[in-house]
Amino acid sequence: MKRVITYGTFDLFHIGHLNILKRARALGDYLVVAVSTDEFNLGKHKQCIYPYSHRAKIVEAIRFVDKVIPETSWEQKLDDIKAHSIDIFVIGHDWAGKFDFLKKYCEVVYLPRTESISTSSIKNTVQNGKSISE
Ligand code: C2G
Repeated sequence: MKRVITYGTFDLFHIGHLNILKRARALGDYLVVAVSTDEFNLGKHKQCIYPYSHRAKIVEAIRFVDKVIPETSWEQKLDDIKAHSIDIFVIGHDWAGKFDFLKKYCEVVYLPRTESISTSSIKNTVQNGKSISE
């Protein structure tokens, strides 16, 4: 039973979020997703559109997500890995190298991001009255 964990804000949930969650889950048998709280996001200089409770519920409703926990600090990853008996830590390639310190405790996998979609690009698209292309 391989247990996987990943972290993120998951605001304005989009195909890039779905892709990484699906691929993270496919690396094991059980996926824990730590969703950034609103307070933690302020530390990431992110002002979310959706509040934490919405973002957490949306992620929790995804068929291949097994558990959602709050992400409240940068320092919690090691505790989470131990508490949830995690075998694989997964995150997008934009974080490449940033979490190599976890390699002593579990496998660390950086997955390529989905091209040309992001929460900020969605905000711009909506503001310009345009739509997201396939
Ligand atoms: N992502 C992706 N492709 C995109 C956009 C996002 O693969 N087009 C991935 C990111 O790499 C990340 C996850 O989706 O692994 C969530 O992205 P965000 O919600 O932007 O989260 P982030 O701000 O990267 O938070 O402690 C780690 C942080 O909480 C990560």
